Amino acid sequence: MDRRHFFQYGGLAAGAALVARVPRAEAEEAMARTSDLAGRPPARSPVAAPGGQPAVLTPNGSTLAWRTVDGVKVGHLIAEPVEHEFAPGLRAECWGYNGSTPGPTIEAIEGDRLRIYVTNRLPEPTSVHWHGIVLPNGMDGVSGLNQPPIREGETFVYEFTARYPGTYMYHPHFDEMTQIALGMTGMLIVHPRRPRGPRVDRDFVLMTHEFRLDVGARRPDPNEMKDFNVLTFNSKAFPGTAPLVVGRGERVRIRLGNLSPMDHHPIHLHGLAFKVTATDGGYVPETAQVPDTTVLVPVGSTRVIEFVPEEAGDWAMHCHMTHHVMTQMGHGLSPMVGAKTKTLDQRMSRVMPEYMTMGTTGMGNMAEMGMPIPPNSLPMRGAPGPFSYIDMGGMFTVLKVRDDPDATDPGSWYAHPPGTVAALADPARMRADGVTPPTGPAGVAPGHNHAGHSSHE
Ligand SMILES: [Cu+2]
Repeated sequence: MDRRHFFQYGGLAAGAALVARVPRAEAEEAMARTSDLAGRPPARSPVAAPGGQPAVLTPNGSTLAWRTVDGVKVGHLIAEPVEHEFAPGLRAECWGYNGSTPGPTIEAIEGDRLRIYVTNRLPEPTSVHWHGIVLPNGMDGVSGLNQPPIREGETFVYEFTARYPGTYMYHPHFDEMTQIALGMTGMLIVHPRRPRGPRVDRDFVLMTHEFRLDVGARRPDPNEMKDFNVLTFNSKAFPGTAPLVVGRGERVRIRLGNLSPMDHHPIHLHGLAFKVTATDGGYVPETAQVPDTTVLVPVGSTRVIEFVPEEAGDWAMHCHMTHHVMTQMGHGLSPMVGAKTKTLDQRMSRVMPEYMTMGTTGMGNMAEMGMPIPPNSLPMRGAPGPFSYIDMGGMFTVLKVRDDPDATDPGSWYAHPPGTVAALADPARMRADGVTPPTGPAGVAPGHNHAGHSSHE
């Protein structure tokens, strides 16, 4: 380990020292469950696989710790209820693995023999299916078909060889509807023994998911079929999502998974184009890699994208379904844009002086009005940004491209060079460019008297 790596992972060593002070059995249990990075993954991944391949980073998450016994990698997943925070101010009792939703990312190398114990601490049976992995039929985890269910309190053991490199997932295959809806998902990464394609500098894992959590409810509703109101990356809704900090000119890989109950997610990145290099079915040949800026990640699939950002900045990364960048209170409202409510407002003010009709000019400003909201709920969306309120929520995060990514505080905003930010137009410049904004009411352009276009007066 060189000096640079020593300092980078000093935080890890300190964490290990803390663990050593708790009783040995407890410490072993903690280590077996998850390599906890105290919620703060290292800025740069340690090398995890041959050929200098970096370890995967799970923003807002962790990686499963292995214990090697006679050449076999031994891990332990504990299926259990977890107290989860989707974003500051929004908590729920979910189900997950090893204290989190999604469960810890499982990371292996092609050819590894894996032995994974699964302890069930749920109030009903469960099982684990290793989605996309080619393995003996009896290890596939479909309860009833491939194995008996893991009953409450029991520990089962799965053992298989990670035969093919790729980006896979794991999830229950007993009462999937309930267990996945409550958060039981995880990613399973198998690095190739020989790197495929250009070496990447950073390698991220993002599981997309969706929950129905009614305002004031303690648990997500597993019976919801359509109207999900908490949309997440790694079970976090913006502004709870940790930004992805990368270097300008670096090669970046993001492994997207989708175990949402019902929705596919078109994931869009701003400021760059990427290529889909792999799915949970294998690698995409280079000649078939189509450049794109949005990748549809269907339910029950993974999509791996790679790119080299050339512009520094804070770039939005989000699901492009507009209702998937909303949270909770944006749902179920009547359409109000353009409604004439003056008379209604006057009448209402007689009985409710504080009454105000909202949404008649759009909903962008409603996010930051600071209205009182019920306990354990989020406003529709949003968080303060460097210029003004960011009226996005749900499945939204920020790709922070920097020249010095390892020295960058993930919470910091990009410092734009002077003259590179859209701003109020200068009247002299507008005159010189021959730009004259229309005056008068919007929607009735002067000089455009189309036949049949009746006046709205
Ligand atoms: Cu979506």
